[in-house]
Amino acid sequence: MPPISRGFHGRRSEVDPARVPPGQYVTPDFPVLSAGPTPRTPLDRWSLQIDGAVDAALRWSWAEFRALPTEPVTVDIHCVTKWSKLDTSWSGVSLDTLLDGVDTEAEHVTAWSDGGYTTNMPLEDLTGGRAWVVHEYDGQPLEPEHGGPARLLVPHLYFWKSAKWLRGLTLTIADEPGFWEAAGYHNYGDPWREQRYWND
Ligand SMILES: Nc1nc2c(c(=O)[nH]1)N[C@H]1C(S)=C(S)[C@@H](COP(=O)(O)O)O[C@H]1N2
Ligand SMILES: [Mo]
Repeated sequence: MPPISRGFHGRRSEVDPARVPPGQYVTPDFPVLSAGPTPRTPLDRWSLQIDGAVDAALRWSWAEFRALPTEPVTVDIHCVTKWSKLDTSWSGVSLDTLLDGVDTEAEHVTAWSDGGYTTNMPLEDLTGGRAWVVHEYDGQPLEPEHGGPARLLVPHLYFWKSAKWLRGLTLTIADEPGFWEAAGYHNYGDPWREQRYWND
C-alpha cells in the first residue's frame, strides 16, 4: 500500500497565510464576475469624469487620460465570493494624480460605470497611494471582460469596489450605497475584517 500523503508537493505553490484574509482561498485563476453584459464603448466616445461636490468637474478623453503619468501596481485582490489572487500586476493612473488640485467638502465617492454599475466608498480610501484607474493587466491592454478599457482598482477593499468600465467618480456629501451595497453587501468591505454583508 502506498503511504498516505501528508501534504501537497505538486502543483500547489506555497502561499504565505499572512497574505490571505479570513475565509478566503487563493486561486491562480482570474474569474470574471459581472452583474450584466460587458459594455463596449469605443475609445473615441470614452471619457473619465470627476464630478459632484466640486467647483468645476474634471474630464479626460482617452487620449488625455493616456497622457497622464502611469505607474505599475502589483497587489493582492480579494473577492467577496471568497477567491483571492496574489501578486496581480496592473498599470494605471494613481487617484492621487487624478484628484490633485480637486477642492471638495465631500467625504464620499460613488464610482460609476458604463452599464450602470455603481459602488461607494470614502473619498479618503482613494488617496494615499491606495487606488488607481488601471488600463493594463499583465502588460496587456485590459480585456473588456475584466473592465477594459479602464477600471478602478482599490485592492484594500473587497474587489466589488473596483468598478469595471469606469467612467466617473461622483464626490458626494452624503454616503450613497452603490449597486451591491444597496443589495446587502457591506457598506465598507474590508476583507481583513471580513466585512462581507450588512451585519458583518
Ligand atoms: N461595472 C462593474 N464593475 C464590477 C462588477 C460588475 O458587475 N460591474 N463586479 C464587481 C465584482 S463583484 C468583482 S469580484 C470584480 C470582478 O472583476 P473581474 O471580473 O475582473 O474578476 O469586479 C467588480 N466590478
Ligand atoms: Mo465580487
